[in-house]
Amino acid sequence: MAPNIQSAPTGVLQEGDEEIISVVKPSRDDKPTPRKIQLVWRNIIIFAYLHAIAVYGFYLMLTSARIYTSIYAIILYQMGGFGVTAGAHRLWSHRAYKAKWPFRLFLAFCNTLAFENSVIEWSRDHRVHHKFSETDADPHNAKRGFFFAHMGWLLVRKHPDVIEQGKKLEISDLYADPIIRFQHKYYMLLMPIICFVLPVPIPVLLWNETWLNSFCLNIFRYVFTLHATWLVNSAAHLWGHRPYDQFINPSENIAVSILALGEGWHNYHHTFPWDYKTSELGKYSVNFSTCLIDMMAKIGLAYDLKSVSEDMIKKRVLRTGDGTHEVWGWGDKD
Ligand code: ST9
Ligand code: ZN
Ligand code: ZN
Repeated sequence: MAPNIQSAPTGVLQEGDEEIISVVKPSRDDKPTPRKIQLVWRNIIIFAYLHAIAVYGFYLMLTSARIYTSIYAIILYQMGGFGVTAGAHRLWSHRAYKAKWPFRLFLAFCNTLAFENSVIEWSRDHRVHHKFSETDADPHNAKRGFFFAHMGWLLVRKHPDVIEQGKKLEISDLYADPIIRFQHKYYMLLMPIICFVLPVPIPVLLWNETWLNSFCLNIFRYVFTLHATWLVNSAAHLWGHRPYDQFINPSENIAVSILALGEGWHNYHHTFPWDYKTSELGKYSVNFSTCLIDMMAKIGLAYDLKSVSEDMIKKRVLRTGDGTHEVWGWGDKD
């Protein structure tokens, strides 16, 4: 059944769509349509194995792995994270800035290291998520509870509305980029090599780590990156303040921002999705992805960075915020 809501004109939500977006949002008290779920046992079994190895990897990290292997795992988590935040999310899904091909290639590599599906698939799902947030057409509709929004949605067949609405989206801009078109076409070859095969021998060859430690810590870093990402859909759609728009679920969540490299300022992001920072400037310190894009802009590899004027933010805060904005809270309304 198609959701009874208006559509923004294209897949990419831009400045000016702000009003449409706030109109299409369902009430925070709406309940999801009850429906029978179809479990996908292949995914349930794979994720169960991955989690068992990841827990063991964490144990090995605390007990027998070399410190270099742990540092290496953290670096891979950051790199994979950037491939999702600065790459799939801010660059490709939202077109919040533009990037020259060397940076796009780096981001596509990092994105493949994170194995969260190809950028094209990820971005299509993400555009449906923004456009039909908290409805049946939202792939990880948070109205269906924490677990569904977090990882449950990857363990069941998609709601038909997700696919129906997703097919109507304009995604030709994604296919127009040869780098992510290549990643999409060869994903089932590139992903296993970059995410699982390449990372493991490096600690063994460079600092004599054991194969077991190296393998298990790599799985741990992969699963850790997944949970950091998933928390944006679950925790940051359920808990936290809503200083920009109290009528939507997405919230400002500092814990998620720390883990997700600056992506937990989700009330701001859903209110102003075209801002390359996905947050206001004051949140800069907990936003490594913004630091990366700014650095790339300094050396000319990123450009046309889109942002939101202070005046526009202020007006919105006073009109729809929940009063928790540090600068323009309820006090300013009187
Ligand atoms: C993963 C992704 O983890 C995580 C994304 C999180 C997003 C977070 C966003 C938050 C903001 C950013 C924060 C970043 C923070 C990062 C921090 C990092 C430190 N529109 O899919 P199928 C079509 S992935 C249009 O099989 P089923 C599709 O093309 C983890 N069409 O559906 C196909 O068409 P055709 C690893 C769509 O059967 C048909 O429908 N990956 C759409 O229901 C069937 O598609 C996995 O675990 C759409 N939106 O299966 C894999 N969607 O037949 C998981 C689909 O013509 N996926 N279509 O080819 C699957 O196994 C399956 O998709 C499924 C659903 C079982 C979940
Ligand atoms: Zn987004
Ligand atoms: Zn969201």
